[in-house]
Amino acid sequence: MPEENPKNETDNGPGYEEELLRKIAEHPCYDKKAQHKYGRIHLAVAPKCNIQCNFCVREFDCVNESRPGVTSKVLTPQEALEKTRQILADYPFIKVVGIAGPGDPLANDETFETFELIKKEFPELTLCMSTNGLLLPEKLQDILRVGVSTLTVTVNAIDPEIQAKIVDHIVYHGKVYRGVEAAEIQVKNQLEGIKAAVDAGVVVKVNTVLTPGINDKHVVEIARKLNELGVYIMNIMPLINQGAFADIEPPTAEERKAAQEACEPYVMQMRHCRQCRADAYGLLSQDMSQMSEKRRELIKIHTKEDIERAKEILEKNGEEA
Ligand code: CLF
Ligand code: SF4
Repeated sequence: MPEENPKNETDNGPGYEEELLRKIAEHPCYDKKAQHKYGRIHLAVAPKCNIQCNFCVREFDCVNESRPGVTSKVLTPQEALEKTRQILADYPFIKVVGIAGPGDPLANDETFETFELIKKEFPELTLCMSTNGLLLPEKLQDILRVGVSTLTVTVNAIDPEIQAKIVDHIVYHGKVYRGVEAAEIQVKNQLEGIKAAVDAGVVVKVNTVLTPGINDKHVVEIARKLNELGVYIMNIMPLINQGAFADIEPPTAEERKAAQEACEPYVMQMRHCRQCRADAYGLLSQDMSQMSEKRRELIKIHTKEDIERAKEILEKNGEEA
């Protein structure tokens, strides 16, 4: 398939096909200009996780993509489809459907069932997923089959010695691995999986949780590797200390900024992440899952009025609305 799937580039993707460029331009996480115009809906259909990160308290949403200390209500694929229907009818500025937990999407078959249902009914939407990458090589064909075009992989270290300090254990093909052995498997799968996804034309973002004293001196090495792999954008997120890392001081805003600046020459940096919930929806800056009914109504009315106005103008100009 390589001739159908252009080589990835790290400079806003001039190698991408038109359809993919449109999806990037309408993706609030991948294009900072899109964040004020377009929204995303997260479907919390994936409760299980196959690893244990040291900063994760498993009753809550996956911290590699979400805000720690938050629990999302898990939906079935059918419930997720219905929720998408309702929300899109009221808020058509939502262009991206993401699955980001509350656990690891690849460790839950419901992720693929949900994407299949969504793709069938809303083929124009961008399907987005966030994973810890352990199962990426073996699940990539499923990811492509259901039509995911933007994929986030959390890479907190590419050196297994460092990764071993971040993840307590992994469960891989029914067996528990710990320490450097676990880290070697995960890092290998993440990097192989990212390479294969990029080669298959998926636009890959990498999240890195900046953890002082653990991976803060290592992030540039990660960024260099991401450049080699053709990753589109990197999102350096601050550690929020909990679980086994409760005593680690999170990075300051300046430390995070310095890390982003040091990585920027190698891979574009995302600086507008909101560490949203696994059930967030709306604009990144306005999570409507947390709004009062009244505020949601106001946005709904506003959106509908805008659409009516746009229709009127088009009709006046003699065009099809
Ligand atoms: Fe969701 Fe993530 Fe897709 Fe965006 S979020 S799966 S890429 S649609 Fe975005 Fe939220 Fe930050 Fe994630 S602001 S936590 S980066
Ligand atoms: Fe928690 Fe996410 Fe790590 Fe799984 S991958 S342990 S859900 S932070």
